[in-house]
Amino acid sequence: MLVRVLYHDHCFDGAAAAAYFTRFTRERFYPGADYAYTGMMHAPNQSFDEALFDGDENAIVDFKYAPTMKLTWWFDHHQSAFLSPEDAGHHHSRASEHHFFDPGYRSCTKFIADVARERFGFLAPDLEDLVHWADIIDGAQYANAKEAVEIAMPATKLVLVIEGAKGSDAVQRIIRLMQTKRLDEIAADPDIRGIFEPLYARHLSMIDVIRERGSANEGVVFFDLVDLGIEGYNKFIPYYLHPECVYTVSVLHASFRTKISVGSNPWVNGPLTHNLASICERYGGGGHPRVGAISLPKDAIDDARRIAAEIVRELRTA
Ligand SMILES: [Mn+2]
Repeated sequence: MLVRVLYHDHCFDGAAAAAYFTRFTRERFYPGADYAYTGMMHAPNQSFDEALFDGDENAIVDFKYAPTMKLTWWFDHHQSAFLSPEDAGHHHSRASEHHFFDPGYRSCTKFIADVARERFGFLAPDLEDLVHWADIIDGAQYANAKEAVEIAMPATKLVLVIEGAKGSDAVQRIIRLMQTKRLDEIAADPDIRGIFEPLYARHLSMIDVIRERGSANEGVVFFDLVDLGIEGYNKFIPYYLHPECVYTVSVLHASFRTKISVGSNPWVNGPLTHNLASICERYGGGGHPRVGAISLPKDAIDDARRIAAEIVRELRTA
């Protein structure tokens, strides 16, 4: 028997959610099953290919809803969980007892852990640290920018590997290790360390790049990394460099998309003036109230720069 798990790729919470889901359902529903993982990335005009759902049971964790009867399990906490009103209608009309959505959760991992405990009586005390860190990382609850940017702890080392590794192999190796190993054991794994070292060197150089390119005005940091062709950067670097700023807007040009990222400073007190998911939804993107993104086709660089400039203007007039 095969359980196929689609998870949010290159995201610590996505990996931790896949690991927790596996422990929970293997122990409660599918003992002896094989689990296979498919990393999902947000893409422009995304729809789900039915061929993705090739398991005897199919699950999506930490990623948007797929309107297919093959989807047995679904857990998500993103405000933008439905691609269309039709998808939301499909979800509501199907009313599956194994589909769970709560945008009030900071992490999908904590959401799965709570549902597994409350509805199914499942406990995994050895994974409490994993749940704790998924909630800190996905909820941007680090104590300060230094903790998030200086990468001294096992959890933040794994964030760097998960977000920066090419392809999905390293992430899926971590998903399998997370089911039984502590985070410090995983970070010390020789294969994981081998991936970490060059990414860490690049992380240090990204701090310099963002220091040089970032323009901070009226509470908004903006930078354009299109020419670097990088997949991403540690999203707390702008607030490490500009602690007084509230928002960051950036443009990236990565392997399969042009991406506008819109984030907020988690160490600024008080409510924000804007819902960033709602701003991004206007341009076909999405996310959470405090962090959002818009993915455009790879050749849409001019559009991406225009949209980024509009969002910068909107946030600066806050
Ligand atoms: Mn998440």
